[in-house]
Amino acid sequence: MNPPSTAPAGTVERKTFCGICEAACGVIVTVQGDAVLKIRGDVDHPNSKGFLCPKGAAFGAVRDDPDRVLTPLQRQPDGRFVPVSWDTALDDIGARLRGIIQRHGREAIGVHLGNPNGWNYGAFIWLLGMAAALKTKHLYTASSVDINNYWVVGELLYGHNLVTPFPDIAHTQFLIVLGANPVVTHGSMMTAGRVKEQMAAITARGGRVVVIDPRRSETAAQFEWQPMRPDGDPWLLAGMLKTILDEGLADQDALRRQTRGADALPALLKDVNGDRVAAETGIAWADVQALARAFAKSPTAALYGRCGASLGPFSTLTNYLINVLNIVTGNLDRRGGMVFGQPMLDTEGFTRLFKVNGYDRWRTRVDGIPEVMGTSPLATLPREIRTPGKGQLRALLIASGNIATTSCASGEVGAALDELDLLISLDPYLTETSQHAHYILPPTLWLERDGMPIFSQMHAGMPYAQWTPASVAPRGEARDDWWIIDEICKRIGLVPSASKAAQWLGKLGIRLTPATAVDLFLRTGPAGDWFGLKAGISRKKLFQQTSGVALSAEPPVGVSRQRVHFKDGLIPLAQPLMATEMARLIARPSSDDDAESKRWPLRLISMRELRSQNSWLHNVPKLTTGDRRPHLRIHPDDARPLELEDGSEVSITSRWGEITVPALTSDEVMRGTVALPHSWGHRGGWRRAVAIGGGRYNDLTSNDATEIDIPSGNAVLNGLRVRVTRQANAPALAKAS
Ligand SMILES: Nc1nc2c(c(=O)[nH]1)N[C@H]1C(S)=C(S)[C@@H](COP(=O)(O)OP(=O)(O)OC[C@H]3O[C@@H](n4cnc5c(=O)[nH]c(N)nc54)[C@H](O)[C@@H]3O)O[C@H]1N2
Ligand SMILES: Nc1nc2c(c(=O)[nH]1)N[C@H]1C(S)=C(S)[C@@H](COP(=O)(O)OP(=O)(O)OC[C@H]3O[C@@H](n4cnc5c(=O)[nH]c(N)nc54)[C@H](O)[C@@H]3O)O[C@H]1N2
Ligand code: SF4
Ligand SMILES: [Mo]
Repeated sequence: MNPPSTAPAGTVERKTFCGICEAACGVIVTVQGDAVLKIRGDVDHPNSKGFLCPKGAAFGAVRDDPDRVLTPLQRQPDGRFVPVSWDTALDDIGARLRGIIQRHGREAIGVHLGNPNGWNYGAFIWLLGMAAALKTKHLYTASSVDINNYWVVGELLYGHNLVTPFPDIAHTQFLIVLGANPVVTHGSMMTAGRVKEQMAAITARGGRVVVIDPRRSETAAQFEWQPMRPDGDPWLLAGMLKTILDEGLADQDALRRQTRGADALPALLKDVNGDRVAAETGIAWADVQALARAFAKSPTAALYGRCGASLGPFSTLTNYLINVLNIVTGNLDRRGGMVFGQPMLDTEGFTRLFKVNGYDRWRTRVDGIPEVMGTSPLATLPREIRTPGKGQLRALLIASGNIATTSCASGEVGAALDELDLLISLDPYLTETSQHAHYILPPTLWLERDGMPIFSQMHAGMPYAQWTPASVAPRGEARDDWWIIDEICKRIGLVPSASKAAQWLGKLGIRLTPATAVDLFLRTGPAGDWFGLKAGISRKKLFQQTSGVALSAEPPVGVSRQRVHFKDGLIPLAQPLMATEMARLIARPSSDDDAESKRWPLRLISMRELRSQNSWLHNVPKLTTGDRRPHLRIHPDDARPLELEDGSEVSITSRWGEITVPALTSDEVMRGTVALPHSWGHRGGWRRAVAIGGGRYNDLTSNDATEIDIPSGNAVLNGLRVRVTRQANAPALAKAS
């Protein structure tokens, strides 16, 4: 129960969930008129149980940000933006898009979905629908700088991209965290409420949590830290798997029940040996073996990997090996192991119905990269804009994406955007990305629209359903993203949907809203009320239980045959593509003895911070006190020869770029590794964020087709080879506050 409300007279309290990150914490919003007075955690929320982090609590300041874009903005020839009416903006966008379609066809129009769409179901579905109706291959998503490798492995092993098992941390005895920092990030591809407490409970009940990370992250500091060199992941996992197979520790019964092709695994690992594993990981072979044995022998165990494991050069192979290790040890689909989700909406059925899911059904025009769920990777975007020919990208609609900062090769992305015939950005800010747009269109924020956790529901440790009305009215002329997309589509004669029925209805002048479409799907799905025939849920019912409702006490187990989408219900462990990747890994020069490592002696990895969300929330005063410039963490032994002190300005140089940032010496990073918060270095009209300044991480990263994860097209943002030098005239420390 929530404590009694102390809300002042004349105020109301409304419940919803925080739409900033995957934790999707339940919140109570105190509202007076159209003002948000306070946001606090909702104890009655089934998953988050009252938890709230500083970002969620401070979100009222984003809504009221004086720099927030509140009317449509049109860019003038001199680069200034002027307010225009919705009709002016939408009509002109419609006319220009129609012209582009006439000249170049619908495939010349592209759509990009940035990260915040994960909590914006209307935008999410309407954007995918728009791309499907355009029949364009220019559908880009933040997943290609994040988790495309997960989607590929889902398709290969389970027959559907969206099948991505997650750790049952509420019950496990042994959790290995490979390249994730949930104490700061609150979990990704796992929605585990109060994650820090749930992890502490593992050790409290006599279990183990081992964090494998080049940096003693906030998570590693609280549990067992096993330092590992960046990009050591596939080597570590291959070494562990080899140990388990060689020593007869595999769970043969689980392999028989759940899989086929397990006999191909020894051949996959034939060239993996202890010396190479130790060299690539920096972990003694005996320790790798000991970890493998402990993992295999634990009564329950879960191996969970995230950005540290998914932003390296072999991320699909890494993610495949993570899954195989969980499967081979009998931990898949087991209480306390890796479990399948129980979403409120049948997201797998939904995507299947519209043929969204899939892999390598076509390749990208310029680079020949396999599609993943019908999307092209951001790595190829600048070349798709710049390379002439049929299918060249001429117009792009970006919804909640700040790709001139968050994409690989960010500088090149920004420059390429200027070459488009039309760029439309749906964003509450004039960012370094939206400043390139012809139009910036102002969206409502999560407090101002109805909400359903479209993404988080898939990996909820406590399966639950929630759908809440808007907590407050929109500011200014902000409109729901889906409405903006719909209005643009109307003007080019499109119904933003992959559904034939919706297209047919559209011809009769009937257009569904995302709320109606999703409610229909919800009500006729596994948790639905079948219009009164069953005791299930509907949008209307959920609107009355705004804290959300638990769908069951824990995620299901013993369901792998039903959850695997192949006809025989078995997981095909033998994957020729992964054998190719393994051969490529083995053939790579060892990290120590290639000439490049002399030129680039350090490896750069990304950091996330508690008071930041990727490239945004950097304009909120409360979240940006102190010196918030991104500081490079460097080990004292690496700093000494450079004569660095805390605050010294350093240049970080990679093969692709150079940035300047202040340095901080710290033994939290391993020798040879340096760490930098990503997605700072702002431009545009968010004044505080711009004033903070700082170097932009992704100006150092590459989008070359050879510098990405080959099977998934996922960008490589961690483990970057760099050189660090001291700046001659280092300016004094500037305070951002
Ligand atoms: N506060 C906050 N929360 C967030 C975000 C945020 O920006 N701020 N972003 C959200 C988003 S979009 C996501 S995807 C999630 C990400 O959630 P996480 O994956 O938990 O976040 P990261 O901080 O990127 O964690 C990656 C860890 O991997 C380590 N690492 C780097 N390179 C390697 C390597 O080669 N191998 C291994 N084993 N480890 C390595 C890093 O030191 C870091 O500790 O967080 C979400 N939540
Ligand atoms: N070097 C490096 N780069 C990285 C990463 C890394 O670890 N290291 N992580 C990568 C990962 S995991 C991700 S997910 C990406 C994220 O990168 P992006 O997909 O670019 O997402 P964000 O930076 O979270 O937010 C993008 C924009 O959304 C806007 N926005 C917020 N709410 C709304 C809304 O309701 N509607 C609309 N229309 N706009 C909104 C914000 O103002 C912001 O400008 O970055 C990637 N980039
Ligand atoms: S930002 Fe994430 S962890 Fe913080 S309150 Fe919002 S949903 Fe919860
Ligand atoms: Mo992400």
